[in-house]
Parts: sequence; structure tokens; C-alpha cells
Amino acid sequence: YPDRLNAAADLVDVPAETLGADRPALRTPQGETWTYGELRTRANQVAQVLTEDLGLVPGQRVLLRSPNNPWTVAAWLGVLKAGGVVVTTMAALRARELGPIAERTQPCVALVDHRFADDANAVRDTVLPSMTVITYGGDAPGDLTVRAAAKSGEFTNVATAADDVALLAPTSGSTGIPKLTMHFHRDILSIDNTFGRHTLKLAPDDVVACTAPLAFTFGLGMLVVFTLRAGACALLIEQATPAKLAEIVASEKVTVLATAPTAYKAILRDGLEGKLAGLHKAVSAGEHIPQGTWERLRDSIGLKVIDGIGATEMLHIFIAAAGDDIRPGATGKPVPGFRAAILGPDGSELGPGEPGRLGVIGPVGCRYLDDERQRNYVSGGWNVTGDVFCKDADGYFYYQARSDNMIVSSGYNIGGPEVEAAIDTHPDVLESAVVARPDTERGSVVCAFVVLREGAAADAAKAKEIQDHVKNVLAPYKYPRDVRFTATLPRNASGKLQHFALREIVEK
Ligand code: 3SK
Repeated sequence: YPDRLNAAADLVDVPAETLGADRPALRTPQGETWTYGELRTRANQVAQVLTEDLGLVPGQRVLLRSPNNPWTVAAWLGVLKAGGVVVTTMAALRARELGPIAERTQPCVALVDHRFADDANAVRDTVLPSMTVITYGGDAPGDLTVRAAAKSGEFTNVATAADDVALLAPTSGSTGIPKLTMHFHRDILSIDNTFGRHTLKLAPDDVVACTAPLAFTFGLGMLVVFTLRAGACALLIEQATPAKLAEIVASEKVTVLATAPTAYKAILRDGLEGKLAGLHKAVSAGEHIPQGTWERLRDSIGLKVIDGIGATEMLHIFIAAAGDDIRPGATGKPVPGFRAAILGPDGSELGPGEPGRLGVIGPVGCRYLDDERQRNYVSGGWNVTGDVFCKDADGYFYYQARSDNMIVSSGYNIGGPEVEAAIDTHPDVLESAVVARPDTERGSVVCAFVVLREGAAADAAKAKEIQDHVKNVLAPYKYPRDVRFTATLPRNASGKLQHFALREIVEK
């Protein structure tokens, strides 16, 4: 990569100039279309608002909070153009989850979809008074959309260094304390030069849909990095059930779909796979896709889903299988540009058939912002993910399990201790323990074992009350779908909670 590199140029300015400014870059199922020219102008206007009105200087951080829509993409590119650092957060996060992220990253500005301003304002009022909250998508005088309309749309991108930080992407640790992964401008192009170009291979006429939020690097890669760099069009869906998603894929003539196995399973369960027949490609990530689901899609509509495993620490996918190089049951082989190994407890490489922790090396890697946990993730030169895999003699990698307390449900990573802490704030709860319960549709669901205070009724109404309580204090997708009341929790002699004993109960 050249020393000076602003990734936004490769994602919007270059496609607009080389493939044509009139090509559609972004669409919504509601009928909105932004061309590459319009996206470039709006991203430039955002950069102008940030630098001219708000005084942003290169290196300062800007927090984004919104669902997937065109202004979010313009905001993302505008921050990069201005030399700022994007801090991505999901619209689903509550003030309790947003606060620690804002405190750690100290953004000077938050660009927030106007429908999700309350929690951002609460964070400003409680933990970060220096953060200016600017809404967008509304018509208030200070709204980003209104400010942007007053700008020329001409902006010279800040000449950032290839190794300047462009993105701080939070990832929920198993303890619930977010880690912030730092990614450079060159990392953004790296994921396209590896998975994008070698595995996904988008064409300019592709229409790409992805259900993952832009705040999750899976969604960011699919909808912004790979799509725009290929000059293709992203279909931005704010929210859709699997049935609605299948409907949209058919009606909007989507050619590439990326989602978690849960959605594919639900579409098959409801007999809606015919709606996916127009797809040229489909990507499954976030969790392992069961072999049966993969085979049913192949047998019913001839779709060979590209399975992949990635990590926010590695920005995107590093092991995948596509085309004819697919071995049933395996996730795949390292994407060109990456090496992977199975590591034993002492860090040595294990041989075929031996399960161990997955280690990865590639052009991107884990850099946590000021975090001791860096030592756990990067060891002996390997990025050691939280997954247990094994590989066969031909170099195909097979997923076995998570190695930590993380619960992966419908592709979302949920830290068990964080949910326990939220449950424990319910006035009738004495203590709780949370584990993953295997689930055919979602991979796993959060299952909570709850000890109530004396006198509290252990009934369905109380379970629902606890679920609603968690939805109020955490992002709703983290709530325990299964609540079980118990008199005591299993502990060892030194009083340590034995989650494995609860796992044995739910896995029976
Ligand atoms: O596999 C995942 O969970 C993942 C994480 C971050 C980025 C991309 C992917 C697929």
C-alpha cells in the first residue's frame, strides 16, 4: 500500500470516476436510490460539516449510531474523508452499553439517526458532556441532513497515512466489557484484497443485501467495502424477519445475500427458499452453518452457500469455502493472504484431527485500544480466536466450539456475564447464571438460571418480567429466551460458579 491512503477514496471516488457517477451505489426496499455521484457528494458534505462547522481535526473520533440506511454510509465515508476515526455502534445498544464505549473512545461528535438520539443524549449528559450529538434523517435545523444540504459537496480528502486508524469497532468481550478493535485505512482495503477479490468476487452489476448491521464489521464489509469497491449496489435493509428478507430478495432482484445461518434455516423451515432462486451467491457467517442447511439450499435451488468465519479483531472473514472447493461439514480453508493453525495449550501447532484453538495470521490483525486483553488474543505471532477447530490432512478447517463464555445466537456474540449482571439488577433476583442452550434455528439461545429472593413467585409472569427487564437495560437481542428458576446455583468448593454443570443440563 502507498504511504498515504484514504480508504474512502477507493470506496466511492474511484468507482464514481471509473465506472460512472450515475451507477446506483445504494438502494433501499422503500424505493430510495443513491448513485455513486450522490453518495460521493453527500460523503463530501458530511466531511465539510465535520471540519467546517464542528471543527473536527484528523485523528479525532466520531461515534456513529444508526440502523442500515444510506445516510449511515455517507456518514461513515464522510468521517474517513475528513481524516476522522469512525466508532461504530449498533442502534440496538442502550445507554448502559453505549456509555463505556463513549467513555473509552472519547468521540468529539456523535452522528446519530434521529430515531435513536435518546440513548446518545443520555450518554452525553452522564458520561461525556464534551460530545456534540448531531442527529440525521430528521428536519430539525441542526440536523446533519439539513446542514449537509447547505454545503457544496466539494472536499479534498485528508491525506491520511495507510497506517492511520480509520475504525474503532467494539466487540463484546465474554465479560461484557467491550474491547475496541482498531483498524487502519489499509486494513479496509486488505479485506477486499483477500476475501472480497479471491472468494466473494462481486461484479459491478451485483445487488448485495446483508442483514448484519453496518456497525458489525461483517455488514460493513459486505455492504460498504466489497460492494462499493466493486462498483456494485448495496440494498440497505433496516429490519426484516427472515420471511420479509426472502420477499425482498425476490422483489428487489438481489444477486448476493449475506446473512447468518438462522435466516437460511428459517427460510427453509417456512418453505420460502424459492424466493432465493435469483441469487448468484450467498454468504453465511457469524456462526457455523449446519451441513443439512447447506445441502438443502444446494439441492433445492442449486445455491452453494459460501461459508465463512471471521472476527471483529480480524475485521472480516479469514477462513471460507466457495465454488467447487467445498468439503461437507468443513468451514473451509484459509482465505488467500491468511495462514491458520490449530494450537495446543502451550501454543504449539497440532496435527490433523486434533482439536485446539484456532490461530490466524494475515494482512490484518488484532489491535485492541489500550487493553490488557491484547495479550490473550495475540500470542506467539498468532491471532488466537475464541474458537476451537480441528483440521484434516488436506487443510480443511472444521468448527468444534467456542472456547470461552461467549454465546453466539443468530450470529450475534453475547457475553454471558453481561446478561447475568443485567438480570441481577432485577429487584426480585438474588443471583443468576447464563449459558448457551443449543437451538436448531438460532444455533444457541441465552438460557438463564435464576435464583429469586424469598417470597417472589417463580412463574411465567416473573420470567417474562425478567426478560423485559433485560431488554430494557441491554440491546434486546441479548435477552434470555429461556428462563429457568432454581433454588441454588452449582458452585465448587471455593464458591466459583460452575457454568459447565448448567451447560450439561441444557445440552441433555
Ligand atoms: O464470523 C464472524 O462472526 C465475523 C465477525 C466479524 C466480521 C466478519 C465475520 C464473518
